[in-house]
Amino acid sequence: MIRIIATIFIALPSLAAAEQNITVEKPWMRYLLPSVPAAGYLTLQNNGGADVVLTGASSPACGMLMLHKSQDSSGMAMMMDVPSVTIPAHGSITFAPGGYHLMCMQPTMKIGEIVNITLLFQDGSKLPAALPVYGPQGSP
Ligand SMILES: [Cu+2]
Repeated sequence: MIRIIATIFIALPSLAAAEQNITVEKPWMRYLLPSVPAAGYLTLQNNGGADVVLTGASSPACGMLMLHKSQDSSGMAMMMDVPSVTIPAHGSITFAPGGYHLMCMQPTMKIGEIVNITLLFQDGSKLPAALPVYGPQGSP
């Protein structure tokens, strides 16, 4: 068992870590009130030749930071947890109002601040991102 783990550990550096191929564009956070979850938005560009799977995110400014997707279902705005989001090779995924977003439970932030988050990928790699905090209207 120990030998198997060691083999996997040695094999990892030969693979390009997901975070090396991802660039973050247009990051921002929509903040309303401390009692209301804030939402993080950004575009993830995959510059690599392999799909990259985002599996989660965390931030010291959020009790929990969850992957969510908004959907309009027969006139009712609904939101659901998504276990992962795949960023296609040489493609991008946009988190934007009405679609994918990072749901920041128990936000501790102020408009005008920068919130640091960490994006977590399926291969275990992590990518930091800095999201400026805007109010309900979004970017000025
Ligand atoms: Cu949500």
